[in-house]
Amino acid sequence: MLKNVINKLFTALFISGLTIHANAASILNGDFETCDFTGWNLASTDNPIPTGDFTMSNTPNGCAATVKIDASLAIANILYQEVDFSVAADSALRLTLDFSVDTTQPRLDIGTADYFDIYFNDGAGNLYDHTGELGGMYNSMDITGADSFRHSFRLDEMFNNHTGWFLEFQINSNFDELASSITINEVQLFDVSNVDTPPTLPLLLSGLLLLGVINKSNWEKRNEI
Ligand SMILES: [Ca+2]
Repeated sequence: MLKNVINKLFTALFISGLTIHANAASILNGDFETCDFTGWNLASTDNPIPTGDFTMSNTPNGCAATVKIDASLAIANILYQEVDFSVAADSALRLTLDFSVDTTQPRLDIGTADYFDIYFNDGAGNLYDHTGELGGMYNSMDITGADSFRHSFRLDEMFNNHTGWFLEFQINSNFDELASSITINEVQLFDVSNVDTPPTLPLLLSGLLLLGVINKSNWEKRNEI
C-alpha cells in the first residue's frame, strides 16, 4: 500500500509540474532580476524618449525600476509590457504589484501633484482595471509624498488567454518642473490554482510518514509475536 501511495505522490507531483509549465501566464522580468529593462518597453510624450527618466536602482531587496516625471520635457512617461495571459480556460489569475512613489515637492492640495496610473491596455487604447471595468487598478493617484504600495488583484476570467494586452505604469506631470517618481520593485502574475500546489506536498508527506509509522508499528507487533 505504501508503494501505491508513493506512486500516487510522484504522479501528483508530475501532473502538477506539467500544470505549472503549461500555464505560462507571467510577467517577464517582473522583479527586474536582470537589473535592466529586459521584457519591458518605454514610452513618453517626449521624442526621443528621455531615457534618463527610466532608471534602474540596485536596492538591498534586488533591482527596481524607477520612472520619473518633470525631470525632462516629458509630461507623461510609461513603462509597459505585453502580458502573457495563457492559462487553462477555467484558471483564475492574480496580479501582485509592489511599488513606491516619491516627489521632490510634497503637495497636499488634491489634483495639484504629479500623479500615476496603473492599468491594462487592450492594445487599442482602452484602459481596464483587474475586474474588466474601464479604468485602472490605480487612477490618477496624486503623488503627495513618499508612499509604498503592495497590493494583490484577482483578475476577472475575461483576461484568460487574451493576447495583445499590456500592463502599463504611467506617471504624469503637474507642469511645475519639480520631479516625482514611481519605483517598481516587483510585478507578479500567477495562476491561483498553482498556489494551492505547494501545501499539498507537506500533507502528502505527512500521510506517508503516518503510513510509515503504522507499518513500522505493525512490523514491530508481528515480530513481538
Ligand atoms: Ca511635478
